[in-house]
Amino acid sequence: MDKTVYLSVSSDIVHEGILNVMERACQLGTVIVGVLSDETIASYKRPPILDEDSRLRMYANLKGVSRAMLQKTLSYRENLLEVRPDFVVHGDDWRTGIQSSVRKEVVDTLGEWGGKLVEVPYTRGVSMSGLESDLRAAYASPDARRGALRKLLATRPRLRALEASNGLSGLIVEAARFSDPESGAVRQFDAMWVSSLCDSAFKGKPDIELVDFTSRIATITEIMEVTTKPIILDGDTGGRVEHFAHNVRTLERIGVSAVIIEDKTGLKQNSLFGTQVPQLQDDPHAFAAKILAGKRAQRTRDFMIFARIESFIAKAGLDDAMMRARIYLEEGHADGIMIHSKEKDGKEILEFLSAFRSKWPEVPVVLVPTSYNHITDDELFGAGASVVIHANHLLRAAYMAMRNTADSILEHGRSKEADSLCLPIHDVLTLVPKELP
Ligand code: SPV
Ligand code: MG
Repeated sequence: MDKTVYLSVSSDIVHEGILNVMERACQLGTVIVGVLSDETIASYKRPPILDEDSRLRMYANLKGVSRAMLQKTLSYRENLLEVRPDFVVHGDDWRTGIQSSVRKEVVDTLGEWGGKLVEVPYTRGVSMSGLESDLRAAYASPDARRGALRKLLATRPRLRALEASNGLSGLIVEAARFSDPESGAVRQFDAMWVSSLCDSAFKGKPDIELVDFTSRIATITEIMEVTTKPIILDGDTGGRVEHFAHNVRTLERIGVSAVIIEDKTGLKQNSLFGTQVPQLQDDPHAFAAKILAGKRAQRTRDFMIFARIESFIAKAGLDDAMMRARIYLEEGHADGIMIHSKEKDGKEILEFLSAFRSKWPEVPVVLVPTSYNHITDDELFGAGASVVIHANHLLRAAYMAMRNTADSILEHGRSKEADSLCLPIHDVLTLVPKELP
């Protein structure tokens, strides 16, 4: 009787490595290809360029493949139980590293009915990760980058962003990774937040819309030149309606993915001051008209405009926040909402999420948990958040180390004592990669 062979793929490109695995599989029997779902791929790396339906069709139409099925998790187990293949074929590159636990489960599962794992020598230099570095130029292009946030939100609406305020902090956000030793899952930041507070503070200026748009664009350009991840701009109040429409065009053209504007009026002061300073909210219909002017100005479907509600900052309460959410979505056609709070317990945010989600289950909601940072990102996602922004932490970390270093040099009359606060000089020399992103 003909044997059944299962293999799992995620790649957008049928490269030589996959063809080698495929050829071996065809020699062994009837081939069924498991295609990793968009959501699963996006959980550990960039979302695929081709969506899962296109990849299913592509693999189903390859010579020697009898059918392609969706594999909804990194684990093969569910599909293996359904297919009960005689063989699973894979490259031999997964014996160590984060995939080794997946491999073990495959071997154990196959063992339940006497199936076997067949490994083919890994094809060096043509893996998807190799090709991905060639594709970085494409990812970094304004078109790809602009659409990346909307695409991520569609495939995995649980995104984590970190402040980037210059090229160097952009490199940190781009490269930061954490591999969970237990599950093997890799965590990284999905996007960068260009904060008005931090962009201003790095220039020694207060966060009162003093740093003008041209200067903000210069910061964004500096970050964009060395990174590829999507950028969310803190657009303050968006300024005058007429200016906002023009600025949306500029942001869209250079490849920014989203701008968030807040419903304050008068001299904008940072929200974390709370009501220690006047926090005047705009008329909701006037603010919706500003959002709408931006939505009408944009030329692509990719660009997103989020309406930031400051009702909790101004102590106007949940009903005011919900009323504004409705007006900004219905009249302004905002792509999503950001809700802010400076309270430490996070209660008003959780109340808002619960009220908002019962009315708008799908609309993206952005949070900035600076003051309620005892709550984990996953807890916030579980409560209904779509994007969690860590809005100022690289500036704060850098500033503290810089200030302590300056004090230490004065105190000791030399820099030796400050060594532990500073990156070793060798690391500085190799900090910035020579290659272009
Ligand atoms: C910023 O990062 O500039 C923000 C968020 O607007 S907050 O500072 O918390 O208001
Ligand atoms: Mg700001």
